[in-house]
Amino acid sequence: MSPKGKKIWFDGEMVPWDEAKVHVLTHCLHYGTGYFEGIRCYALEDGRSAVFRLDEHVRRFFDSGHILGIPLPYAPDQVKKAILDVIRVNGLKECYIRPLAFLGYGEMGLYAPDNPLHVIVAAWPWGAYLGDDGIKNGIRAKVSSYTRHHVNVMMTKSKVSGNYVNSVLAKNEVKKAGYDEAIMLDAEGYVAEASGENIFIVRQRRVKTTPFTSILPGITRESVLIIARDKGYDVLEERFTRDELYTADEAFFTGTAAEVTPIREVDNRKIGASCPGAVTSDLQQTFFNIIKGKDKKYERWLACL
Ligand code: PPE
Repeated sequence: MSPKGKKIWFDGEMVPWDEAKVHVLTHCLHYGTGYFEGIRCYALEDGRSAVFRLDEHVRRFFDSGHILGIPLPYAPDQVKKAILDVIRVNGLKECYIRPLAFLGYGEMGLYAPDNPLHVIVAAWPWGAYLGDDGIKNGIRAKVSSYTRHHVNVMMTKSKVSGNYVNSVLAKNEVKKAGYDEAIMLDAEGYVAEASGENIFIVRQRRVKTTPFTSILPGITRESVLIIARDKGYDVLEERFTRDELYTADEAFFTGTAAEVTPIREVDNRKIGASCPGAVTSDLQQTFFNIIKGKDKKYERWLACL
């Protein structure tokens, strides 16, 4: 279903949803020269709403432009304000927020340094990314035949629009084969991340995630690492192989859209007891408490409207 709201922030103006349009010769449409963010705003138990880790998302948005060499023409505070304004103007209590910067209409051809950079911020309600059953009972994943970007082929620390064709290929491949999500290996054959999530494994209560090589530096990943360390779990950022994933006691994905989603099966092999394990459930529950404003220890992660 296509999302539909009232207004979209477009180059500094609030534009009616149906009028937020671009020309078909927009550079980004042809070459993927854009970068974006994915952020969630949650309804707190006290009735207020809060954006989860707003500063970190805005920082990564700026980093993406910096890596691409096409920086944002705004100050971070202006982008933060645009995000909060979009939520308010659309009357949303809980939503997904999508800031996007993209090279616009001007010169054609790859070298178009003078094309305008447009920035939009849209927001819409978005439920469990991998389904309500998936977030509760776990999903079935498959290792894709498509390799994650080599670190000198694409800039994986930047959320560049063009990077995502790799994810779309992987996702479509495994969905057609009847699985819920695609796991991608790096150019050397180690587990990297999923099409739109980072990945964790647990064995003997030891929590492990892939290091900052070919992955997007996920903000949910970082949050879960902090939560796990605070809870006293042994936490490692270390490369692991596909068979180490198969033999894990537990596995889960993290992402803004996917939040904390248990993995119950990989390549038709059951992971642990094929249901969310104790560590996964503990971390997931803490994450859900935090985003509802029930855990005062992590209040600093919530930017209230
Ligand atoms: N890896 C990739 C490739 C990725 O796209 C995401 C987010 C993550 C890891 C997790 O990062 P973070 O959201 O900061 O924890 N994927 C976004 C796009 C989903 C979409 O289909 O669009 C998201 O979750 O917002």
